[in-house]
Amino acid sequence: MAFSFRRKLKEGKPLIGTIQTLSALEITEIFTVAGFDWLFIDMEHTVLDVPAVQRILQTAQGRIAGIVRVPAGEEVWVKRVLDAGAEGLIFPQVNSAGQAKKIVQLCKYSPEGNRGVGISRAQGYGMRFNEYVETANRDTAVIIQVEHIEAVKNIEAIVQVPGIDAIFIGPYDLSGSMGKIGKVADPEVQEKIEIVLTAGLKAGLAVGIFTLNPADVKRFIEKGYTLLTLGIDVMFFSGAARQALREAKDS
Ligand code: 3PY
Ligand code: MG
Repeated sequence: MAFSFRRKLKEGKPLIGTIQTLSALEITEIFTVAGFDWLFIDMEHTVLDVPAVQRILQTAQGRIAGIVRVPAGEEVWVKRVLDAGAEGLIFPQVNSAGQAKKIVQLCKYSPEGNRGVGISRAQGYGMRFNEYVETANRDTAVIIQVEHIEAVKNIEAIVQVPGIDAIFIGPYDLSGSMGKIGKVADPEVQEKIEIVLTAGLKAGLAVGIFTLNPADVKRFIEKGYTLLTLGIDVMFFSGAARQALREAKDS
């Protein structure tokens, strides 16, 4: 990896990405041409499987950073998706420092961790094995999601876990865990989000957040967020389709 996504994260310049949930590789290309900095490939809430994710990563390679949200912080996902060539992983629902430590261990080769050693696409099918294992710990981004009220309670310990590169706030799940599902603008939900942002920045981590609203992005950057995620493929499409039909019927 010439200049890895992890290094860009560490530089602290805002990176604006978007979410791919469908397997069509044209979607990867559309987001690339549109100019997004990174691609949030979602395995948590979609039917995307490892082969589909590998195809997306192949299409993205060298054009847009391919970062995958795995369904859970479990070894079976980490090994397969990193070996498929993901430049970083996003872990949903990380609620404690212990969970975060386990995730870092799974993502780092020894001696920093205990990532399984395989020969697959990431290792150039064996031809770039040495180069990959020597640089993977340095170049692979480990991003954990803080998206539950338990995680907010434990945030001071979570941000101290070595090896985490970014905290990504999930406003929707956080609102759900507070009995306010979908009410992401609720003042109490916003107050918890601020607590996480402040703790993350204080610990020197990149902090990210998801929004559907383009107008939020500038405001988030001004607050110190550097890992932005704007929109989801299906909602760009469904929103435009519905709007076009409405306009056609109203004209
Ligand atoms: C959430 O809002 O819960 C998310 O995970 C957004 O990515
Ligand atoms: Mg979530």
